[in-house]
Amino acid sequence: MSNDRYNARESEPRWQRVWDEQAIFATRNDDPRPKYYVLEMFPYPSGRIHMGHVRNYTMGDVVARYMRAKGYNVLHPMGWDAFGMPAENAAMQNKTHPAKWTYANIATMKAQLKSMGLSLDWSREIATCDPSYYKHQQRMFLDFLKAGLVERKQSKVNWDPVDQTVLANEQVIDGRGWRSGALVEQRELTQWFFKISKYSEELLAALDTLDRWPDKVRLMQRNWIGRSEGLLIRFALDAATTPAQETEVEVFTTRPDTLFGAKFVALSPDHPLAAEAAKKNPALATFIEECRRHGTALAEIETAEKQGFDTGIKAVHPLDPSWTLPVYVANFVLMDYGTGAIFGCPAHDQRDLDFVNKYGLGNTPVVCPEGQDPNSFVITDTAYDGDGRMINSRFLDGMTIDQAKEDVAKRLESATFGNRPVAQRQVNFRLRDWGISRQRYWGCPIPIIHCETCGVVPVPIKDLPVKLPDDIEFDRPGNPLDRHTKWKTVACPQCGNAHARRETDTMDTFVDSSWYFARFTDPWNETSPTTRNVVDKMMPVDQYIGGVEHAILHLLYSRFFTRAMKATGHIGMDEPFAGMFTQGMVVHETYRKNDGTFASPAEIKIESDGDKRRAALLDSNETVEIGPIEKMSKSKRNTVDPDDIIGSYGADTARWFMLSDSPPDRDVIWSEEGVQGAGRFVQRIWRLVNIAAPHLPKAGTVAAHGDNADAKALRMAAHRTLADVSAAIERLRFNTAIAKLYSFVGALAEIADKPEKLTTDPVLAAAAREAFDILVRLISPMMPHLAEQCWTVLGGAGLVSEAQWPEPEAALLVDDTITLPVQVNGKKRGDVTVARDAPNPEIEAAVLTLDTVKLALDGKAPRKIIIVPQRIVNVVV
Ligand code: ANZ
Ligand code: ZN
Repeated sequence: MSNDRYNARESEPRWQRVWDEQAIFATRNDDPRPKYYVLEMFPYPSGRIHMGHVRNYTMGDVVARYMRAKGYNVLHPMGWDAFGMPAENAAMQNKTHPAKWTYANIATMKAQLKSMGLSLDWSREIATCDPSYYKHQQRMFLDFLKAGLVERKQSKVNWDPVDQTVLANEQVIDGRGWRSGALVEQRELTQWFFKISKYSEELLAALDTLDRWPDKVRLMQRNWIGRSEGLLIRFALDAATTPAQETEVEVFTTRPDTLFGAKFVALSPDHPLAAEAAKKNPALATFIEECRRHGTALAEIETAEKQGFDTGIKAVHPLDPSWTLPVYVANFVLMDYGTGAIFGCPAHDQRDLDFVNKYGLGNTPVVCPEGQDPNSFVITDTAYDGDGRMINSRFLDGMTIDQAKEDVAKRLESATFGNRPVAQRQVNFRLRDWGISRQRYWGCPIPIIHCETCGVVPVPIKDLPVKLPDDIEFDRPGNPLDRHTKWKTVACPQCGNAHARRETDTMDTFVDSSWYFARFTDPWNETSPTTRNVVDKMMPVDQYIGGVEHAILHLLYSRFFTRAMKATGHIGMDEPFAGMFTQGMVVHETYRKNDGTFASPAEIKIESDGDKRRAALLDSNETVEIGPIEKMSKSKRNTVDPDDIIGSYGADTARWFMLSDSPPDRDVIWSEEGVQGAGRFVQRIWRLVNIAAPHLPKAGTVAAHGDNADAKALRMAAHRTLADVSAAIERLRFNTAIAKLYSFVGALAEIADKPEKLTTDPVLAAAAREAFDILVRLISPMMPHLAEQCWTVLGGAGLVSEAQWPEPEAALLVDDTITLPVQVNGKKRGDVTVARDAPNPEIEAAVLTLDTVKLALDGKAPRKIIIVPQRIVNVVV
């Protein structure tokens, strides 16, 4: 037995079957124990799982298994984020129906996840593309609509000309569609919006309560919401220069202190005053057209060259009626932020400075950095946005920025123009409402009917779900729903008009993932999205784990959606995720062939000669260059297929290595050598357990040690490891937990080296029994199959997956020995380990047994032994 190798390929599926048959991971909602909800971001069914999934789901599984052993009613579900573009692209390429493609991928990936031995409650599996899921999403859309949280409005949208769909601002990266990479265009469309901006203040403030979220994620959300306090200032327009009826322009500024440095006013190309001015100015109209053609995506505007057009209109300075400023239309002013108009202070704002430098408007610094001479302080190419004192600013001179802001605000609030105050304070948010309309087939239909008589009519709840039609064609780009006359034409539920038209837009797939976590609490409820007493009991998710790429959108949308669900009675809380963890990426070396193309890890072999490593192609032995370590990606071909790893090493080895090598929030370097090391460790544990098992007293034997030093040392090591591993898992420091286990196994190896000692020393044998029982339970969250197999060998009762987590004995955690450095004439010569409360004569006696001390004494008695209690011993010769 002890010579047998552990056969993961045979053992793993067997244990998975046992777990399945006994349904031990099925969670009961009426279980009276405290609940613990652990969730990993559910996958998009793209085809096969990748190593990033393996890492994500292994981490979640360790937490789930640990908390289950700790006595919690653990909810650990899995599902599929199943709507989205790739299914449609595949449909166009392969002439398969998106549903067929999606469900085939789900089947493949589910089998892969099962082979990982994850402790998931598969009875709760959901796919967002299933009508039994999206029906409830449609219901909530209608509830939100009734509650005033949904709005239909004309808006300028980012149009992806390749995917032929609208993109959210967040889906535009450097002016290009996040999936297609195509240059995004601007179009005016009527769209459905979720009014997330209603919650801006709340979403921001509540970030402070999320103390189990990474600081970086909270900061990213804070910036995204982008709260700024400022002033709305009304500038009067000089009548002689202004189109009829226009008398003023209002700007939003966060820097009213810089008003005396103002050089111009600028309008967004979409500002009504710009349109008015363009009526009599064809050149201006052309300029505005030009601006429109370029994107209004934020990134685009920030990088594009600043351009403006002088309208000829003059605006009156609000602090000096004799001072006028030119009014420009400028491409860097957004219509949907603030008021769509600004005043420019070039000395202290880089965009404004770039602008005036181009149009020769000059600049006047009004804030002087501390320690600079105001008379010689000039600005040329770099605006100064730091702290300082006011200069060149009349009555503000000498003030700090904050004092000047306050002074200007007070003055302009109490000044009037046309019977109204010149200025008022205002808080602005960058966060925009969430446009959810997508011109795609493979998404959740928006449950709305357009009737010529009644206008926008909600689909009656009894008619839900609005199902996607199955008979569609993907022979052309664009939205096949729009071309499906039969599906599209429907009777108006209000007036009966037979020629009403269904809304053909579907929802952004981010909607699907904004509430799946709540659905998991009762996916069997056919009449409502949630069951209130259940969802309120099982939510929030106690530990959510996923990639940092979702730090803004998905998490923010989910936080909004939960609030909207609360407002419409579907849940009783605001925050969906009490704890959040963002894991690092899986990275791998790259291999480049002579012809410049990449080779995959599966195609090469590595030979090492000392610390030199050579990579060569398996088939031709051609040397390939070992390139930088990068995120696993298809383009670099540095991916490793989880199936291959699980097939050759087993899931436990993959799980173990994935967790062992770096802190979970950092990148982990996947390497063949590393996996092999983990594989050897699996065999090592197996060998130890098999050597020791026949010599151990039966399971349940109580360990005691009395004055058996070996037994005591072993018990202390076991309980110390138990305490450390538990603490590490609780802090999600899986690599630390694993490091502790490596050294504990080292200690057990010494015992297993002398199995005969276990037979002659029953006290030591009982301690060893306890130690092995602890070991197997400690490895079980990471290597659950191996643990079950070892548990059987050790004669443990039931399944280790259902065993309780042991509690360390407090007395065994205090180390009651102490190691003191020993000096001879002030030079360190060694260490001595004694009982922590050993009296001085005992310490002296121990010191005198040290070889180094004996040597120095050369047979003589020491002159003096100085003991600094608990610190150091010095022998004076
Ligand atoms: C004058 C000024 C002087 C400004 C100065 C800045 C520095 P945040 O903090 O992001 O809210 N701004 C206002 N509305 C704008 C729009 N629609 N498009 C482009 N820029 C706009 O930014 C507020 C500042 O951004 C405002 O303060 C305004 O420029 C500009 F030394 O006003 B400031
Ligand atoms: Zn009607």
